[in-house]
Amino acid sequence: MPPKKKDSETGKPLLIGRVGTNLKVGIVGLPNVGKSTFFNVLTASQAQAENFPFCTIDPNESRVPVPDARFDYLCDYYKPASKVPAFLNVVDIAGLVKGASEGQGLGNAFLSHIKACDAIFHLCRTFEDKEVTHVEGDINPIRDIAIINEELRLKDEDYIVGIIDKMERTVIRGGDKKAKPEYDILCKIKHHLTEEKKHVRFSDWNAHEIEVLNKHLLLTSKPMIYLVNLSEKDYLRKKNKWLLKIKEWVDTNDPGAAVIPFSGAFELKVTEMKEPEEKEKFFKEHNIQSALDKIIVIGYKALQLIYFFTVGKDEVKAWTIQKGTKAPQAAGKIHTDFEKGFIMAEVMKYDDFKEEGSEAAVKSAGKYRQQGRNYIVEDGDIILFKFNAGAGLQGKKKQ
Ligand SMILES: Nc1nc2c(ncn2[C@@H]2O[C@H](COP(=O)(O)OP(=O)(O)O)[C@@H](O)[C@H]2O)c(=O)[nH]1
Ligand SMILES: [Mg+2]
Repeated sequence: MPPKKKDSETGKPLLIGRVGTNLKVGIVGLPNVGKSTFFNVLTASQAQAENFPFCTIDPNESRVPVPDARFDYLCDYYKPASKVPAFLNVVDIAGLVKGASEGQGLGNAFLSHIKACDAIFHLCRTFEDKEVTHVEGDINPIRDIAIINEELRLKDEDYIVGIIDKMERTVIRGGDKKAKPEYDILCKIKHHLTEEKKHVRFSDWNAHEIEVLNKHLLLTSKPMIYLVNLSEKDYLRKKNKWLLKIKEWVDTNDPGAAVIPFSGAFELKVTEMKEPEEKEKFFKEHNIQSALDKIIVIGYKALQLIYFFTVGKDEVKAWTIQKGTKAPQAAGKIHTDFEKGFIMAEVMKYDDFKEEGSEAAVKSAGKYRQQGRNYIVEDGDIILFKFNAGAGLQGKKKQ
């Protein structure tokens, strides 16, 4: 049987990883490459720029609003009392060093931190600075990226070997037939990691294999986004001798993964400018933009999350859902009653709304659609749910 690419019941693409909408991206890299600086500017700049009540979950984790021109337009239009954008959860993880998988540096402590994340910002350093020591002695981001990726692979190898060893007792010696299929799949995953020396995400796993993978949340199954930390000077002139090499390395070794150049020093400088006009002037003068918005948006997309909008004078809000979510379950994000008593979703496409200029105009243009239970919600849909608030329905409003 060919591997299934979709769950036949929900129609959702099968994904390796946790299911949910409260997913996180972890910042991973060697020490002193600028991870904490990046984390801090990300947290500070968005909180400041958007004036949203962002929330620091703990000193190493924060919720960053996802920038979206559509959301801004809707807020401008409705002038709501409350504005709630989508958020990306970002975690600053302590630096890994060579040998971390065998306990060097902070060693195994990093494992649980990365394991709890759903995607990785892999940050590497190209900036030279004698004051800031490099653990490997000199600047070489290709070597650094390879070190990190190898540590993650070794850690997964170690983990999977441990699991297989434990199962061997019951499955091979104990003759536990029920657990044999899972054991076989684990052996296949082990082969992929140890013989082919590849990260887990670089293979086409079938539905059964993905089910097993999702029990274990391996580090190398998490999508990676490569962030290249440049000096301010290089960022301004959009040039650095490593950039092309990094892009080539990623295209060969992690095909399809995004590579985003940025500069911690530049972003820090911009964050420290208090006046928006001062920032704009600086951007114009140098014909450059901050890279943070792009990084947040791409990070959010890597989690396979999308959002729909609810709009009105009280509130404009982005509701995060997984790709492939149907209308009743999307409604259930707002209120359990909306899902239980679901009647229909009245949907406007954002583009239609913008083009026609108002809800009434969208309606008269025949572009206001009533959708039923099988409708799969699309990113940026503006939705009004109709539901039956009949007796016996007791729901809890979700925030
Ligand atoms: N020159 C320069 N120094 C930086 C840059 N980003 C961070 N640093 C400095 O490098 C040191 C380590 O940065 P940090 O963000 O703590 O790195 P982490 O260990 O990866 O979290 C600090 O002294 C920072 O001020 C940068 O873009 N350029
Ligand atoms: Mg740090």
